[in-house]
Amino acid sequence: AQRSLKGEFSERIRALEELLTGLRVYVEAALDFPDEEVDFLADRAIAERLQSLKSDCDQLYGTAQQGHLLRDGITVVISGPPNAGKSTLLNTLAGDQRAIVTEHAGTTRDLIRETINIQGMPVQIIDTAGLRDTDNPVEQVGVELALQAAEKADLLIEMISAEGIDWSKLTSPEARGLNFESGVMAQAGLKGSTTPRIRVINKVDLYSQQALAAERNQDHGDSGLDPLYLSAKNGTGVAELKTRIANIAGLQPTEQSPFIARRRHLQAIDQARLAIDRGIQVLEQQAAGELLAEELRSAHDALAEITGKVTSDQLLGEIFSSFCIGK
Ligand SMILES: Nc1nc2c(ncn2[C@@H]2O[C@H](COP(=O)(O)OP(=O)(O)OP(=O)(O)O)[C@@H](O)[C@H]2O)c(=O)[nH]1
Ligand SMILES: [Mg+2]
Repeated sequence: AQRSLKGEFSERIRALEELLTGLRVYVEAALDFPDEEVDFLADRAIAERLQSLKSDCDQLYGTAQQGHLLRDGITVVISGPPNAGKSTLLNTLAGDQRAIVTEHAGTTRDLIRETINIQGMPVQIIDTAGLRDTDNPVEQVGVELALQAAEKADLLIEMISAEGIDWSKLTSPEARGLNFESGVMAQAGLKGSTTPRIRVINKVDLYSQQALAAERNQDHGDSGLDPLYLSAKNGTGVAELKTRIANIAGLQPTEQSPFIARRRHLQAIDQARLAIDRGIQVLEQQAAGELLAEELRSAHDALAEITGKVTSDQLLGEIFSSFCIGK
């Protein structure tokens, strides 16, 4: 069963807030009452508490991220020239005849969406029009939609067809990469985008087993090519494609069911852990207590966005009471 925000997740956030409050009380007090002679910046206890806070925060982030993936999933866009087999792949993944497939280049014009399940994660697959320059106004609109979808994707499948490529002429990794980098995709600026991508060479069923084996053994150097050999038609490579999608998304097989976290919660935890990280830096490198206090405050504010609490007043109260008790 999946645990809700009300349960263990908010419990863990609260625990983090408590640790953070304790630390802030200590740091703020040391800054406000210098005559207490607490040389707190040299105090190893602070560094240790910071480290343990950081690792708690990292752990929570990891768990929440898994929950976010399982709840909201990712969007994968299939991009490539016409006739590469994009619609065939969508149909194979969907296990259904969702998109029209013909031997004519330029068949698909609309975006065709289908959500599939990969290791428990919902993955929206979008099939798009083949990218090419065209005079046909309907196809032009299709290409425009395809490019917009690709820009918004979490992950791109860049597909080309093995058909008509003379691999024996392409001996260097660079030359082989050109198969992907030439054409409309490069012109459209997708080449420069940082969206993660899986490069797929489709229709490998047209090759003999030997040719395919030789092809797989090619050294792709550090070209980042490492293409996936696929037959959208007969299913070869589809399992590996799903595994790669799950890996790139960052999905981790776990026994535990993760928390169901919303995107904004995930962002808040991320902000908190980055602030704590910076706090550790300013303490270690500059021994700057004021800056540390500031970072702890932003970490606290970030967590407060999840719990919805106003924390500054609370904190002041705690500082006051802990000093009264201490005297
Ligand atoms: N042999 C073989 N043929 C394939 C494979 N995948 C697709 N085809 C064929 O290639 C042709 C084009 O396939 P589509 O899936 O329509 O290609 P597309 O990329 O969607 O094309 P557009 O919509 O025009 O951009 C069809 O005749 C398919 O049957 C494959 O893995 N092997
Ligand atoms: Mg198509």
